[in-house]
Amino acid sequence: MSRELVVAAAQMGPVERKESVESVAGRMVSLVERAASRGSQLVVFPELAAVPFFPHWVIDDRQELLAYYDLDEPVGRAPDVFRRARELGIAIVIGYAERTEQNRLFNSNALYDKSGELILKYRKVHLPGFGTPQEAEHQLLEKRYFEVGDLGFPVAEWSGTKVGLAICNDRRWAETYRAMALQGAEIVCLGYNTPVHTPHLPEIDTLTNFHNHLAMQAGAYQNSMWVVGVAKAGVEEGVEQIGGSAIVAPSGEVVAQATSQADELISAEIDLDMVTRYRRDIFNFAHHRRPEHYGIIAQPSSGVVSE
Ligand code: CDV
Repeated sequence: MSRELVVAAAQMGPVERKESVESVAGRMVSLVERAASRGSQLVVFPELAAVPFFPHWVIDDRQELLAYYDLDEPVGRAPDVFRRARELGIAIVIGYAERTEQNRLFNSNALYDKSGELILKYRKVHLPGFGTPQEAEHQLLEKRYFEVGDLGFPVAEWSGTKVGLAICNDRRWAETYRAMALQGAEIVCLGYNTPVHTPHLPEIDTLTNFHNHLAMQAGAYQNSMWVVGVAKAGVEEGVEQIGGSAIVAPSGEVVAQATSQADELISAEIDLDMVTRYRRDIFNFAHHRRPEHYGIIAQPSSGVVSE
């Protein structure tokens, strides 16, 4: 029996500070409805989906900062999104800023099944940027506003498959996909907020879209898995972010791709047996991987010569 699923990526346009919570939730509900109308079993939202990407600026006031976080789960900020997903019988992945009961702060991603039950939570491991403000056209203060995730790269069974979650910068690191593939993940869902311009490295501005797809396509192919990558796109609080949300097959091919910088739903019918075939014939980890010969160093120097 073939194993097929319809999955959707709900790319979002900018979420500006002045936009009301209700308005953002309304946009997300509309994306859930579009996903359901295409027969999707899963819809994936971006990193920090329902709030502006606040690491792009300095926030000194603690209460102002905490307003962007949800206590443990994102359901409270956007209850209508979860209610509509339950009504339509569709699972969702949603990125959010998590505040725990102990006031620990994480950049998190969570998978809820069609009944609204939390299936899997992930806390971002690879936090880019800095802990202190820089001289730059925009900030990248993830290390100031979040702790490094403490859950590893967990994988959960869902709907006859195994799913893993990642967030934005994670997609650039080979270990992200491999850690989940070794646990049997067949789909990795991730959201991103990626500026077109990288401060202090203008030479890569023209490569931003290329690197986005290169990383996800390589991750998918080298680990024989489906990757659903979803952007928060467009100009948000003065920072221009890429779109290019994509659903990538275990072959490395992009099977669906967003074309706008706004709210846009893309979807694809994905064949999970493709994972099985690639892992059996090409990337058969048990038979061909040789980790005992890799000599991997857990924490090497950054490789920057001036360090
Ligand atoms: N939100 C992110 O993790 N963004 C990073 C940018 C800043 C490099 C990314 O990898 O896309």
